[in-house]
Amino acid sequence: MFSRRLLDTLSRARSVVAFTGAGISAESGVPTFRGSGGIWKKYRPEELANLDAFLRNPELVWEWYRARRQVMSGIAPNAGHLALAAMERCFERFAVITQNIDNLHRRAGSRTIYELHGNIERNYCIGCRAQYVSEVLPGTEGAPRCPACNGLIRPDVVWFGELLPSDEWDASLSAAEGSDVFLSIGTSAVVYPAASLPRAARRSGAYVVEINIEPTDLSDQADEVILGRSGEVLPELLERITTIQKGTPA
Ligand code: BJW
Ligand code: ZN
Repeated sequence: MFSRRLLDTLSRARSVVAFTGAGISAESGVPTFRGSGGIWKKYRPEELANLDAFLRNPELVWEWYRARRQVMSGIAPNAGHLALAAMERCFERFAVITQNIDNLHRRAGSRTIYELHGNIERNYCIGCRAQYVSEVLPGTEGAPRCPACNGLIRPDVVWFGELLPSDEWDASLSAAEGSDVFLSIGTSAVVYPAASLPRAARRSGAYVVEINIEPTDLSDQADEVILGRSGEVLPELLERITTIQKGTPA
């Protein structure tokens, strides 16, 4: 499943990046946005994940996020998340750059995590910017309002047309450009600027590997494409890495 070149490169690698998208959480039961098995088809992300949609119909956008939060609270990290958490201990530098808002990398034990599109557990008031964790939000229906200023509270996630958090972005770009191996896992790689990271890594000389159940817009530009489920491919890759590092033949 893994090329000799990938295993050799990993055996010398000092810095590895895992760039993840919705596909890594699919095997935990979180629906993806696009691709086969993407079940948010009732709502296209472009329709709901933007500020205009929120201001026009905050109740509907909140209904979507409440439904997703409910899904996300009832699930656990899968073998793919756990393998990445274990891989962090195998390299001098290892970062998870995720587009996901579901907290599953943290819950799996990864420590260096850059969340490019926010986190579903956090919210803030669009009037006074006060922060609210999801547990304390009032009500189970409608759009919650800020007790301090009566402004609308929104999820602390990045919608279309919004800038990514600059600290997370800067750290991600520098990790991508400094990586020896860049793993692009379970993402359709169509949403920018996140999707520019594998391309930037490759330009800087990283060996770029895509792990996905189907080809994507990135496949032609990757050094290696592994077609398979991340919950199966990543534990196998971890196994090969630990074998190599123990000094036994891969
Ligand atoms: C498996 C699997 C298994 C399944 N194992 N694999 C034209 C060109 C370039 C850019 C633009 C453009 N027009 C507009 C833009 C900008 C826009 C953009 O990129 N749009 C594109 C869609 C064209 N980007 C933005 O607006 C960004 N901001 C920005 O650019 O700021 C500058 C700016 C400022 C002012 C004005 C204009 C620009 C912000 C983007 C924010 C994206 N937000 C969302 C919602 C986050 C919150 C939430 O979750 O609710 O982020 S949208 C949604 O897409 C979410 C995801 O993080 C993101 C990426 O999706 P992802 O993770 O790749 O999931 P899928 O479903 O697409 O793919 C899953 C994959 O898994 C599939 O390939 C499956 O095959 C695979 N899979 N099971 C392995 N078991
Ligand atoms: Zn407020």
